[in-house]
Amino acid sequence: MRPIKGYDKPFLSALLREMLLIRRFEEKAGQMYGLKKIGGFCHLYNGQEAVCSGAAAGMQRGLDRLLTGYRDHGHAISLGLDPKTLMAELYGKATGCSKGKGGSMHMFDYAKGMWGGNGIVGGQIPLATGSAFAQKSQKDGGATIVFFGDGAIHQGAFHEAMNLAATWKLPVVFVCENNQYGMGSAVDRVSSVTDLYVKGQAYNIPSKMVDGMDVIAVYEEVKAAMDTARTKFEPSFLEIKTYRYKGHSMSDPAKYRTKEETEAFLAQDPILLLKGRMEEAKLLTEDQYKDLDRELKDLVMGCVEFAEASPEPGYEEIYTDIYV
Ligand SMILES: Cc1ncc(C[n+]2csc(CCOP(=O)(O)OP(=O)(O)O)c2C)c(N)n1
Ligand SMILES: [Mg+2]
Repeated sequence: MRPIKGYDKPFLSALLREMLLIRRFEEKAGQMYGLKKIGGFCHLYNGQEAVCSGAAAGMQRGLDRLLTGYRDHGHAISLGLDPKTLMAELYGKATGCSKGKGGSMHMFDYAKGMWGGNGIVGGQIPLATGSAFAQKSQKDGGATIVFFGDGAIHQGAFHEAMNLAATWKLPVVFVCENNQYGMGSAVDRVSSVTDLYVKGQAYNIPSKMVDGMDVIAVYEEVKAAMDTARTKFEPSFLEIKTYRYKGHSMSDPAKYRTKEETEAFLAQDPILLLKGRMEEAKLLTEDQYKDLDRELKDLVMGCVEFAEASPEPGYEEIYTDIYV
């Protein structure tokens, strides 16, 4: 665990609030999916909150860009997209951040640096590398960060993109969110190495393993990597070790792992860890945490009400925002 000493209360409180908001948002999304209010695919982020929250805190807003896969609700919240527009997107409503035409896997807001979720495993890795190439050519001063899973790392596109990023010195940070599983395959069943960060060394890219349950560790490592990308045009690779509490998607009961394993990770829950450390440092009381939790549950309920009251996209929207 990295010390929280040196970080002020507003910074830590904002991280705690954001992680708890993501958790409550995901719980509500799961519930509404179960009630068949939400259709299509839906991949929840419970357990991984410290990764997107710590990372987004280390980005320069207005300059940097983020791309990720289909498990993208948390990243969107961390970049400041209005959770109402995210819930509306899940509902397929016109008020959604992608006008109700993207759904769970395609949260997007160019102005906020959210360059999208992607349904194709690993597809975002070359896209992000192209984005970094554009940023370097256009001298816009920013860098791109891309998130992908331990399953995606076996796609050829990962290796091709890493090689280009190193050769062309692109301002990109590659983040593997190693949540230990692909859809249902444990990482040690499908990977010749289980410490995935070593793969960056093959491309001469500085690579590190980071504790994804410690939001401060994620913040510090991502900030350093993004600053290096922005100022020196040097790519980095971070393997952030985390854990997915829920199944891969809504149709997966996650029977391939033991109760003991899940419980061991629940014991180092990223939200409760930060809460405990803030309490120890006398920056938070149990009552304040309960108030925050109540406030966020209400906020998320407000998102559901907003989504339900919103209109469906009109038929005239069928041919808008498409390539062909
Ligand atoms: C190219 C491609 N192949 C297969 C799939 C089906 N698929 C969706 S998610 C997934 C597992 C990916 O696991 P990981 O990269 O670890 O991400 P996580 O779901 O754990 O966040 C697979 C195989 C897909 N969407 N795209
Ligand atoms: Mg995974």
